[in-house]
Amino acid sequence: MAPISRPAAALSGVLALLAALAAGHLVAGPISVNASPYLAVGNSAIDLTPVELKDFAVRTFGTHDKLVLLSGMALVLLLVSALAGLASRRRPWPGLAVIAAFGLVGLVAVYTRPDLDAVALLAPLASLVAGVATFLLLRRRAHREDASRRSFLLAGLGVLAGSAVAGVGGQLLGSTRDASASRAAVGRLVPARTAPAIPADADFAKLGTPPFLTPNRDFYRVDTALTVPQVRAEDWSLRIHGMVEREKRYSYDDIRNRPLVERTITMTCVSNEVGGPYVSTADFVGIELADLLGEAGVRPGAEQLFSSSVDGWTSGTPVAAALERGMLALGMNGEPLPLEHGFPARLVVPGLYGYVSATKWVTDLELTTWQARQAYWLKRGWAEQAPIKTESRIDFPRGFASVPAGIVRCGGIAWAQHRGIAKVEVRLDNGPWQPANLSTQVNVDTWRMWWAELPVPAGTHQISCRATDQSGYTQTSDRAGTVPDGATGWHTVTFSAK
Ligand SMILES: Nc1nc2c(c(=O)[nH]1)N[C@H]1C(S)=C(S)[C@@H](COP(=O)(O)O)O[C@H]1N2
Ligand SMILES: [Mo]
Repeated sequence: MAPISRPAAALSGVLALLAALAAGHLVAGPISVNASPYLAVGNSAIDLTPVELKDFAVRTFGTHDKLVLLSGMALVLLLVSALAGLASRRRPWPGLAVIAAFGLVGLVAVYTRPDLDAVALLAPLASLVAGVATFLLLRRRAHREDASRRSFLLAGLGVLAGSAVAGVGGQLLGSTRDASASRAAVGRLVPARTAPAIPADADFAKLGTPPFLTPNRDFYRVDTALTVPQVRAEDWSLRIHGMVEREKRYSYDDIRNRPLVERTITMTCVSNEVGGPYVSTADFVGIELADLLGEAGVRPGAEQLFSSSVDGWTSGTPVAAALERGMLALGMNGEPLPLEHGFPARLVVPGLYGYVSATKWVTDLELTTWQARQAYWLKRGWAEQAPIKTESRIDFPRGFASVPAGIVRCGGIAWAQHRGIAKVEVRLDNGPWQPANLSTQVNVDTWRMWWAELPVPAGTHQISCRATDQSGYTQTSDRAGTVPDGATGWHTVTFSAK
């Protein structure tokens, strides 16, 4: 038989891929979006990515890191499929081998996801069947002698249309399990004890610092979930077990019907570089972890509060910190937690970086030792103990800004959660350090804003800042990267005065 034309060969590879992904997405719909082979492979890729690369991705692409990953995967898949099609102009085996290999990767990815059951394997199986069937069908059409091109194009359009319907169908089926309706039904979470009102002079937003409370939509987001876990409040429960006197299980109503407390807390991500954006502040509403853990009765020898999310992500918090100041939060800035910030419930422990304290979509708390369990980022080289480091950031002038020479106003934020900020100093170039004006302290677990004025002659200059916390520690000038326990160094901004 004559070989298939090149365009038809490449197209049959690409269309088989589309049909496979769409069929998998459709079957995943009623099971879990995460069973969709494309997303399962993406999630596995995230978990397998070496720590330096992932840290680089978070730092470089920020919240877009996931989009970058998915687009990169799409590009590779398209390329390999087209090449596989081209390699199969005479015989189908090279293409079938590639489809089988992709199918296997999908099956393994779904099988190994911690949040999926065996029934989820139906999705990659559907992909495999659809991929093979489409590939063989299109090849047969391409081989037909009579009106070959027309017949092939019609079949191709059919596959395209079918894939679109299946893809959208899977999306619709999946969205019926969306948790937004459940979140809307929660209504207002009214704290019995509200946080003290934020004084007007707690920020210098008019000068260019962030507002004291970060609106929920602007609150930084960092997690390993490609799709936001959808957990309905009515389906949620929290189990407490391990080194406790009695195992406990709580429903959402069990928690929300208790007297709730509200606390203003600044959260920080360990992946925040000096000068970076992963620091935000909110009023969190929930209950003290000490109350919950007290009911379970923590046994002596328990060192680690090992918390798990529905999506399999885990975190290890020192028991002492969890007992002293940990919170199980249901609400944030007057609303139930947004889905992407952990609805229905998350942990917040002021003073510790998020990866050792802030489990979103939390469903399981195990009291254990450091020896017995290793949390997600610990296994990947990050530190076991990760208190937030004393830091400060310049928000204005912006880097490479051009300002009039003379008195230049600079300002920004500083944080040293659980110790509190005592002082922020700034300097021009290598000049003497000068104290900045500080905003009113809200509490030691939140950031503080600062501003200062410096006489600046015309030319290119640098402004640096450094904070001192209430324990007396001043930020070191030693530059350290984010791995394994948070960046250090002074934030410096270069600008020009004319
Ligand atoms: N389930 C889950 N919880 C998680 C994470 C995650 O990847 N999965 N990331 C943690 C990290 S590294 C940080 S810094 C905070 C960020 O919380 P936010 O996205 O609400 O700001 O959540 C923590 N909780
Ligand atoms: Mo983080």
